[in-house]
Amino acid sequence: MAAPGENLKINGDRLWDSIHEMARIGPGVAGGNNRQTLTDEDGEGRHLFKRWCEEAGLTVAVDQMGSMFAMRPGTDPDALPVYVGSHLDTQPTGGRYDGVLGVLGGLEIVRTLNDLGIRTRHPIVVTNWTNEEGTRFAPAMLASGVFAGVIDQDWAYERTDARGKKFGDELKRIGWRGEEEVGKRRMHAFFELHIEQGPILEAEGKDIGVVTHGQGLRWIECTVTGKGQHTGSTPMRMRRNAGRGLAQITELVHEIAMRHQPNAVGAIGHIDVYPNSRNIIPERVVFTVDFRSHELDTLNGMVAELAERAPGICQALGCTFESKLVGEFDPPAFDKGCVEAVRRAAERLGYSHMDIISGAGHDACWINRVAPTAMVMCPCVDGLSHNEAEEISKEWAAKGADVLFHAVVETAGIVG
Ligand code: HGY
Ligand code: MN
Ligand code: MN
Repeated sequence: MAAPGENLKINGDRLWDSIHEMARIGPGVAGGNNRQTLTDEDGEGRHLFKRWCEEAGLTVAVDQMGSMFAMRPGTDPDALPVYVGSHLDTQPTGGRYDGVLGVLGGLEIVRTLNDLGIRTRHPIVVTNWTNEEGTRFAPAMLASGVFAGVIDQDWAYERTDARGKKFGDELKRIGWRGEEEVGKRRMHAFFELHIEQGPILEAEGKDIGVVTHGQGLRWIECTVTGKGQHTGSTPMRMRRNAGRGLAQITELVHEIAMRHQPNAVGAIGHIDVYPNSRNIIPERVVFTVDFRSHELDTLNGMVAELAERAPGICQALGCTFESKLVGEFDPPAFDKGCVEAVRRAAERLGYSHMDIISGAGHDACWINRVAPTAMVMCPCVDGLSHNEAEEISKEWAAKGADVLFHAVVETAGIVG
């Protein structure tokens, strides 16, 4: 006799269609998405998600960081809800699936429960966390960080984008600053479905990643200051070229990460050059070093080595070096019970699976601090993400959502 829900599967076509309908909002220039947080496009995507939730009979609440919570009631009003979700904001050259698969995968669970007339003991809440990407307003996972009590809300409101616009003002401008106090909600558990954003699952031929841990992250914003001078008439021996500081520190970051293989990564993705004129030697370069490792000692060691060596490199160039930490979280170990629910679901469904460490950061990394949390991953083509060519198969999306469905419904408890 099959266990309750044993053969339950979500509607893969409906999930796939919803993902691609959402992708029409904030299109990129090469088939992906540019739906950055708190832009008008983000606001439009939120309205679409809210409409879909209400059509599925959910009541939608919004907190003071703009995070959205769409609740399907359970039979036990005293039971804490099982939350399931991710984020709808994208990178400027983002893919269609990063974050969106997790939010719409959660909605698909509700749609399937409605189709089958299944009730659960615990309520289920589908969640869209504001500003997971941290690309427009650093740091990443901002709203889930405030929810988990590790980031101060007023500090978050003061974050500015490249044009000096403040997070709090933009949230109000798009009309998505809710009234609900952030972080008061109590969760029975939180599950997040996400594309792997790396090459492992595809290379290993596995359909499901059972995420046991995540990498920790440090974002160090560095400022190298030299002197802006004429690129033609200034003798080479007199130059104090901040651009050379960037070049040598880029190599230093790579060298540090390569010395901690296979468990570390490092790169510089954000760079602002001032005054950024073709015939002025760079006066100032501001850039963010992104170090990650699932070993805390390794992570802290990389940050320490950068702090130790970068000032001397810049001094030798006649430049100064300053730095500040603008984003951080330690390597999370996800809840063993929730991880086991994910693994059992993959086994019950007969899907190939393997344990995996998440290379990317996710809202689940913060929520893991305040509720039992686990993640489900599906492969992505060539491991490519944070690129408009990001691609997954409909089958991978459906299998990931099936496993999410079983883990969530088993945790929420089927009632008749
Ligand atoms: O940076 C990250 O790991 C995530 O994609 N925001
Ligand atoms: Mn993501
Ligand atoms: Mn991302």
